[in-house]
Amino acid sequence: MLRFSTAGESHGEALVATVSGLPAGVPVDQVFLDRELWRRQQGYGRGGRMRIERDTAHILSGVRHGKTIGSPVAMTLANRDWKNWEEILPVGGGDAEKHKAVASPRPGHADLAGSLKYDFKDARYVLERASARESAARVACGAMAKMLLREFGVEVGSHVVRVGRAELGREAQWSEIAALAAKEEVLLSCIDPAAEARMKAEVDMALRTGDTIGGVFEVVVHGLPPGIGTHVNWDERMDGLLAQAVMSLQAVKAVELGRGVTAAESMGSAVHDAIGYVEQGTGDREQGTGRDEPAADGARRFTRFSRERNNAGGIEGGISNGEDVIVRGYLKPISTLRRPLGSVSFETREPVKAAYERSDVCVVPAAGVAAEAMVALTIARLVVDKFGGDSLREMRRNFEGYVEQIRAY
Ligand code: EPS
Repeated sequence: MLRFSTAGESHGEALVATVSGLPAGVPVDQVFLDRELWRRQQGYGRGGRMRIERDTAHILSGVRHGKTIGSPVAMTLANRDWKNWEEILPVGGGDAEKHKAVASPRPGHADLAGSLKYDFKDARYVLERASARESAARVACGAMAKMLLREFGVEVGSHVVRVGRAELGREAQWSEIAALAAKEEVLLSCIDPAAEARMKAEVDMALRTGDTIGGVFEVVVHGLPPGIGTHVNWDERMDGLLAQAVMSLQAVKAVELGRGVTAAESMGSAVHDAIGYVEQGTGDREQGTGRDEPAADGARRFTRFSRERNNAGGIEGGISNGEDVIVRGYLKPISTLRRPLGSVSFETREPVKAAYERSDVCVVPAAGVAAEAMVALTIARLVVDKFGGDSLREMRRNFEGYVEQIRAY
């Protein structure tokens, strides 16, 4: 089973990430890994912290001579900001005078619920781990999952479809999403420049007014064969696993698969994706599965069954149907406000303004990159469940046998 975990506090020495269950022989590309971390740091509306950090994953184990060796992959990501926090947040007792307590909890943050739960009078210990800094470690793990998936021609990307009231308002092609990931300058990761300008205006308004703003990102999985995940057990359904994975990201408050939200207000005939079939010899269905071959659109790479649209978001009955898997995450506005809401002092119980610390104003593009990681890890786990082997070669054999079977279906 493919598993991962993270440790580390936002202003501690480093984040730690481990991934186990990867087969041996997966090529590991450090440049790609660090590029993924860079992508998560970008976006218009991020705070001062991103000018301090320059995230890179230091691989300690599980990779030798550029390939996985089947043992757990352990990585550390240094926090550059640690040098400013060593005395504020020491591992040892330290000097009490230097501590910077967070004395009034921020509405919307984990501060109060976490302090009650863990019996702290200082929300610092809660926010350090609740912080979305942790998602950098997830992105490192997700990059490992992406490196496995691309061996099977499966790619994962994301783009932003809404910031505040500004929305993209049209469907994105896979090629447009893939092109975004190659950009050297990231504004709001929107495929449409006019919509992106409207999104930027929303962020500017939040910046001007000391407020924050949320939005919606969309993650797309391209090139996944039909038959990944299953309907037979509730905890193995791909839809449920993806929802949990994306919902677990900081500030995500709703997850949508395909057109799940508008489906609830539509008639069945407008929602479900009619099935067609292309006869032998027509179309581009005979394409291979090697990593160097471009994936054809949707399921056509694997089967002659076709769809004219993809409202289902590539999943029916908890199983991939071969179309692009589409997952949207709805992000609430960041809870640290420059013009804080009312709160209560832990010490005196008097009404005070909530604590303010340097923070971000908009993180929708960054959250999209973190969600790519969560989606890649979830899909990779299901791919390993289905085709798993100890080596990439063994896994590839299982994969190709299955692809042959569904092509001949
Ligand atoms: C965060 C507060 C800010 C963000 C941080 C999440 O950090 P700081 O308190 O150091 O300014 O920048 O996000 C990251 C550090 C990151 O890497 O994404 C919070 O309170 O959640």
